[in-house]
Amino acid sequence: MNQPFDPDSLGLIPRPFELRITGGIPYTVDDDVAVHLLGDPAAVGLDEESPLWRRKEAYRLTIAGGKAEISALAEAGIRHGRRALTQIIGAGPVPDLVIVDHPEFEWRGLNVDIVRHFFTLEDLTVVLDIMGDLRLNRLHLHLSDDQGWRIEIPSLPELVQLSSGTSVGAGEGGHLSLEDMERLIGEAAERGIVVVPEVDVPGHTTAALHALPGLNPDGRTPPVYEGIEVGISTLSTRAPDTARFLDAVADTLAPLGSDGVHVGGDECLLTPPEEFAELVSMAVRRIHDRGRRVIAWQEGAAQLRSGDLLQLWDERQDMSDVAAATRRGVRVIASPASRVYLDMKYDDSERLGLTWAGCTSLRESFEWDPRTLLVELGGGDAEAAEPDPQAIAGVEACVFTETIETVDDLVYMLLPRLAAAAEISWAGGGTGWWESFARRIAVHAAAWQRNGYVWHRSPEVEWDLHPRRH
Ligand code: TNX
Repeated sequence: MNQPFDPDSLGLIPRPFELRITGGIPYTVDDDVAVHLLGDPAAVGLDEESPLWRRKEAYRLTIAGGKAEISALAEAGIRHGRRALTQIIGAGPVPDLVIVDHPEFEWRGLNVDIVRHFFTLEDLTVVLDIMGDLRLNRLHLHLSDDQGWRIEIPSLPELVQLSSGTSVGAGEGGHLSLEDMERLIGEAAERGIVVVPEVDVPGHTTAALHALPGLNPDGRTPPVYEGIEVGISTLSTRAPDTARFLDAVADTLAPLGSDGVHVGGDECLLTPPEEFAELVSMAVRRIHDRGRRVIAWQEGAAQLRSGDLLQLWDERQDMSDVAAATRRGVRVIASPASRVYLDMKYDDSERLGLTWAGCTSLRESFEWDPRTLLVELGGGDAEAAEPDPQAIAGVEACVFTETIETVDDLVYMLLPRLAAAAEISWAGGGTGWWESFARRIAVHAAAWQRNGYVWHRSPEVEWDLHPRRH
């Protein structure tokens, strides 16, 4: 007999909770799969205690006697099972096997900045396809910043009219109409992905200040900014139209953000602390009043309440507000910049990317654990013996686009590191099995090749773009 079958050669990303090879000689499986919706959590390896969202996403995939079978408790699980099957059979012949699988974290996201450079609906559909394959389920869109305004606000048409035509450098900009947003939300939903809209306040607001004189205390509008500095703008409680602007934004975003609206709150270097607290509270209140939870960058932690989410990105900042917020029942989306800011360069020789959080190789983006992040950063609850595992809602990779202009460049920065973030968010962490991940990603990349994606050939991986053979 030959070598035992190596499960990593299936190219499965993310790594399943449990995988057993039950047969001998690999054969070609067709994708004519039998599907069963069941009611018993034990069938997918879970008990009655497991949270509803996890039960919905769990699945069992069996390949036996030439036939594939997927069982799950809900459509989401069936979808995940199909994706696992597609990955497996795309990589070549398969022996009989059983996979029982479910995610560790509910929030498995990617944040795309469509302000610094604009990306169209078509571009974003490519991103959705990549996310779907990796079983990511939240697309966070950064829709406003100093360099442009990217979403139609019906009651304030000036925002798009005056501030959507710019971007970093001499780019043309662009924006998404409400119809575009609805289409995007529909495309995302087909892939099991929820769109999370962000209008960033009170900083990162030059585009809004440019379009609306009444957002400026002196009524004088600044030009739109086309550089890449941050911390250069702020809303003000003294400006006459601040409340009206926040109302209009909340009216538009709350219906779109079915799982929450992101209000930003980062890098407000020009906003005095009391102003900052007041302005973030104004934004937060308006989202809550419209029945949605709030997501904010960690700087806004003190303004959040139980049920809201804070996004931890900057490992250099003091974590006391974050720790206090988690004690109030605010949960954390882990986006540590040194690991999952996919706009950081892979290494110094790269054309694209920034380096403020360091260069991030594939391996560095993989070998970390969100469950211990808070404690490592000094933001855990010092009195608790163990970090509260419930404090982490999930993981979100981010790609800011100061240096990224085309969809090919965007995909190049995402892949392969987005696969690492996806595996961590699904399996719970990435420490201890790098060799397995590197082997699987090498096989998985054959599908990227077939799709014509341009991805980074990380030197840490022995890329193996030929499907398995008999
Ligand atoms: C930090 S992420 C920012 C962005 C920049 C990004 C570049 C965050 C909350 N703020 O404004 O685009 O770094 O990596």
